[in-house]
Amino acid sequence: MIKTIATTPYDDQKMGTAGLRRKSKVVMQPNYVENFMQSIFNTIGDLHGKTFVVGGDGRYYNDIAIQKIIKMAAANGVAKLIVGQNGFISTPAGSNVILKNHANGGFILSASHNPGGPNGDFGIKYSNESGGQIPSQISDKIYQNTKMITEYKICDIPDIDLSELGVQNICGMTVEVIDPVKDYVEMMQQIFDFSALKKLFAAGFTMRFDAMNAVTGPYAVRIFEEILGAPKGTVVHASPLPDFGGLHPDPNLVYAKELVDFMNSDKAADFGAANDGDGDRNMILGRHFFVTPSDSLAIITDNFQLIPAYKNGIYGVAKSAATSTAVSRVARAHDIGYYEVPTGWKYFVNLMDSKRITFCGEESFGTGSSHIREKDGIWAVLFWLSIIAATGKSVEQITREHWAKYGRSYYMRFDFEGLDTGVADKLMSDLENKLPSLNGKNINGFQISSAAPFIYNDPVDGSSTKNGLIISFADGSRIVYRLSGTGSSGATLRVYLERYSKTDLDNEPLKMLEEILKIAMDAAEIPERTGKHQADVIT
Ligand code: VG1
Ligand code: CO
Repeated sequence: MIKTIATTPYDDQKMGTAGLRRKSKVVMQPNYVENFMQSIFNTIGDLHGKTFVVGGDGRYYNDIAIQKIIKMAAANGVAKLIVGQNGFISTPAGSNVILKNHANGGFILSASHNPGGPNGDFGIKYSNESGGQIPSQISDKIYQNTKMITEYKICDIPDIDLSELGVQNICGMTVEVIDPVKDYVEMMQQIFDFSALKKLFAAGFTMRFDAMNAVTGPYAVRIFEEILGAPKGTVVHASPLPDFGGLHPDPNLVYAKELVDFMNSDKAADFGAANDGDGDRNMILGRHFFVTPSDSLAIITDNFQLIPAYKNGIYGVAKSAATSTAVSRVARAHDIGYYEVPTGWKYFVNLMDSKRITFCGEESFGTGSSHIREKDGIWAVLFWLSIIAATGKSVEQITREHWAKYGRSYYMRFDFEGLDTGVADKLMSDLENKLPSLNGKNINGFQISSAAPFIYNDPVDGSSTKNGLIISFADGSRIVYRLSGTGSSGATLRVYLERYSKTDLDNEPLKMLEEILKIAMDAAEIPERTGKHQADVIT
């Protein structure tokens, strides 16, 4: 039943910030998934005795791609696959299943927060035995393989039924279909005090969780409604749909508009949250109040003692360079380790494995801890609920008190989308060349203290990564420029702005950042080069 099929390479199978991500129509081309998967299998080498985890966020083509992966894994000699029921598993749950079962790795079929459907995006994230996504040294090898591939192996059998839990044998390989929610819920129960959270809801605390018609619906219903006792209907858009019901499953102020409008209305709940397509991102809202992900990381870190799993101490904290420096002040206050890494969760993995950090986060609505090796949307929500349960304070109060203690980092991200790749690359390289001349300059009263590319030297594996350009000012303000590595067409320029104030705590972020935005636009000649005078998406 094992067949070897001839194929020809695709030239675009290079992984980005988080796996391979392309338009669904690109991924649906003949042998596209097969070539990519065979290149991974070739790069791993001997697969005998190895176990992998497979599942996805339920988006369009999840069901077809997963069948191909199962049949190919069997033909390539994999010993066992652990598969989420109906092909579903969230990114954080997948990381947990890898770690819990000491599996050799896993594949999450998702383009994360990108829209799904035949006209949307599809993707594959590949993790190794660390439970986290592979480092670029390995993805580079896989990419080299995709350019030379001539054949792939597949087991020629009918599609496998993934609807029933249990064990089956496929071409000599064991396939175990698991409940993707169960292990995850058990892990959350070990981290947080569920009885305290039950009491919170029993006392009438109200919440709305928007699963955005994506993978976290079943997780959120089980945890918040069935276990913690929040009323039915607390979780909205709770059924995963192949096209996310037309939603763009990115939990931010722009794309989670329905939730944001609700939380800004008279009917607002005490607490609002949303997760992204594959369940690793989160947005935290209070009544008429938004918590920036950078502040969320700082507040979570400052409150570690309130959570059973962390109360005896944490190793340290890390953030991506583009994320605001708010958490650095918390790290200093608690005298714990502090690290800045390139954008992408894979850069946190070595720091967690070597016990340098416990918490980490990114400005792009990602927060997590060393309980797994991915960011974790529901974990962040449970953390916030735990702070509320322990302190009796509202989201707004908690955040304002944090600012009063540490000062406030005003922070926003400006995305310029759909740029010509050549134009975007040239903008970045010209700006990089210009940085030395900006050093020490004073622009409209803003004194530049340094202007340089961000270079990360991994303290564990010694690798060095360059990601983005940073202009820092004497007053603590910063501009960070990077090109996105998760898009499926053209280029997206991200401009991250930050300004710190110890005393001015109640201002409009856009107003506080206005002058720095102008400096950022001018320095990189964004209007002249892109024709855009304004960002397409501001978060
Ligand atoms: C974006 C975010 C980054 C995040 C990545 C994956 O990458 O900026 O912080 O880690 O998406 O998120 P980029 O290269 O487009 O800026 V997700 O939720 O895949 O899993
Ligand atoms: Co995601």
